[in-house]
Amino acid sequence: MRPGVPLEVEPIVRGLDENGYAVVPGVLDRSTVAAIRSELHRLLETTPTGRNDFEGFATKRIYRLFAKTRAFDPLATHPVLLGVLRRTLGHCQLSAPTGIQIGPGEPAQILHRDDSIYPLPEPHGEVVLNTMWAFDDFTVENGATRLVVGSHRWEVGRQPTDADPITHLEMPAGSVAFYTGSVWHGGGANRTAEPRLGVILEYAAAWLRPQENHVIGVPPEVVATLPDTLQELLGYNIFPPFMGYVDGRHPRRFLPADAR
Ligand SMILES: O=C(O)CCC(=O)C(=O)O
Repeated sequence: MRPGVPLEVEPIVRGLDENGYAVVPGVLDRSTVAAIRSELHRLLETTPTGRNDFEGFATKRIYRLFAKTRAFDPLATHPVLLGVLRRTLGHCQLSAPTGIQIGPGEPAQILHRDDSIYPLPEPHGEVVLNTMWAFDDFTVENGATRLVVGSHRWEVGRQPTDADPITHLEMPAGSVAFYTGSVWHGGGANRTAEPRLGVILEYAAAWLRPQENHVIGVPPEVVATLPDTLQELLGYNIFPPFMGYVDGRHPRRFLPADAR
C-alpha cells in the first residue's frame, strides 16, 4: 500500500494535482465502518446486479443513495472533503453517489475517465472529483480500484494501453481515495470468493448536469430535513449569479416548510 496522507486538505489537493489521486487510510473508525457496512448490506439485499459490462454483471450498484440511507450525510459533507472540493471544483454538487459491491468473478471494468461524459472541448479544468470510500479491505485480488497514475495530465486524446502501469488503490476498510474526473481508472477484477464493497461519492461542478437526478430521486420532504450544505449538494443550489432558480427564487424555498 502507498504511504497514506493525513486527512488534511493540502496534501490531498497536492496528490490530486501531482498524481491524479490521493489515498487517506483509516478515516473511519471500526464501529462506523461496521454500522455503515451493515446498512449497505441491508440495501444490497434488494439491489439487482448490473445490466452491462460497465456496471458489471456480478456487481451490485446502489443508486439513489440519499433517498435510501442517512449513513452518508456526514461523509458527503465532511469539512475536509468540502475543503478539497472548494479548491478543485469550486461551486459543486453530488453527481453520482453509488454503492458498488463487486462480486466474485467480476472481470476488471474498462478504464475510463469520469469527466468524459461531458461533451466539453478539451483540455478543460477539472469539473469532476470522485471519492471512493472502502467498506471492505481493498486488495489487488478482490477488485481494488485500478488507476493510471498521472494520466490526468495526458495530452488530449491519449488512451491507456497495456504498456501503461496500473496502480491498484489498496486500502483498509474505512479509508477513502480521492481521484480527479480526468484520471483513467476503473473497478478491478474480483478473483476472490468474497465481494468487495465501496461507495463512490462523486461530485461535479454545479453548472453541469449531475449524473443522477437527485431532485427527482430524493423526496423533497426528505431533503427538507437535511442540513443546508447537503441540500445544496443534492441540487438545491444557485450557481452564481442565478443558475438554478425556480420562479426567480432559490430552489430551497420550494422545499416543504413543515418537514423539519
Ligand atoms: O468500483 C470501483 O472501484 C470503480 C468503479 C468506477 O470507476 C465506476 O463505476 O465508474
